[in-house]
Amino acid sequence: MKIFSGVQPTNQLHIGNYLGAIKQWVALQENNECIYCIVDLHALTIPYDPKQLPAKIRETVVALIAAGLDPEKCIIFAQSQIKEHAELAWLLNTICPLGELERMTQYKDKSKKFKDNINVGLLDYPVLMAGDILLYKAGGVPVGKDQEQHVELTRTLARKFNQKFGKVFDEPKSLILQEGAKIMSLMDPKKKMSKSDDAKSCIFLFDAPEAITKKIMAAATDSGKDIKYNLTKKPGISNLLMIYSLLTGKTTQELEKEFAGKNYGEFKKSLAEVLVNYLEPFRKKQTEFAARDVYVQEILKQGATKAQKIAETTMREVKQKMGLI
Ligand code: AQP
Repeated sequence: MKIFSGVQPTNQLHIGNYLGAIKQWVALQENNECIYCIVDLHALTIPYDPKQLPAKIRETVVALIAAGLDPEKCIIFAQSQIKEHAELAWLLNTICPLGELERMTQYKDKSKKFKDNINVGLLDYPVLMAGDILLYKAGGVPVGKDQEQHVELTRTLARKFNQKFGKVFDEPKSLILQEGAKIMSLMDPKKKMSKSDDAKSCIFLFDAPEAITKKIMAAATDSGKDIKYNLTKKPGISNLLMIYSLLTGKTTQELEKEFAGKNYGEFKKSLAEVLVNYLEPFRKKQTEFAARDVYVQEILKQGATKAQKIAETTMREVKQKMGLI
């Protein structure tokens, strides 16, 4: 199957990005044609520093490699280098009803979070994302739960395009994990963990052991003192139990038994240890690849060359169908 997914170079990757999406990317690269994109055009929709963006793009590539992507097995490139993304987004804009965009959860959340910067790009984000996916005619899109609505819109736009102009696209499916699809913030377990939030709410993949321990020990918990998985009554401890379970392969029921009679502090201490050990190889690889900037730039260059070929072919087809050639 052809796979496409993207990540914004907005900040360091956190365990939510990893457990919800990147872990799947790594597994899928073994037996599929995978195209992974640093979606820098999407990242422009929230406040950012142009001087820092190039470094952030390269840091994101390093993070993906440290997390297990192999540039020999998948295409890794930066979205802005392939102009067809913006071109297809514009064409899809002309068939996308405005109402579909106004009801998107991410748009509503980010308009609240960045009140002084509610730009058209923020509203149009899902159409650009639809363009990203359809440009490569991907069949599967491994994402976290928060992106499900956008993949659904991509399916709608593919269907509309085919009906209006003739068949070009298949409808892609979102690949969402049963567990880990929505890791919650450590400070507010009712909100998803998000890299543009306070650093205390996220465990970043390359956090130092002391930082991991400090953040986990300070993570919000719930009233009562039992280590029990109950999303409605105990969202804080349930989120921590889910992270523990995903990193160790133990079920949440097994963990409840293991920690019966223990207090939150003991459980958190154990989780911090699990995290520190799990992320140790990530930290090592990150240090190694951060020092190899020429190699990282070469990955982006080669990735863009491969992506360009596919993108051009699709755009030719799209333009022909739309009467533009
Ligand atoms: N908390 C999460 N749990 C599970 N999966 C998550 N993803 C994001 N947050 C969680 C998935 O990670 C992939 C890459 O995310 P992104 O860079 O496209 O941005 P995002 O979804 O907007 O994630 P963030 O961390 O909240 O970034 P900012 O703060 O920059 O907006 C996606 O597949 C996403 O579903």
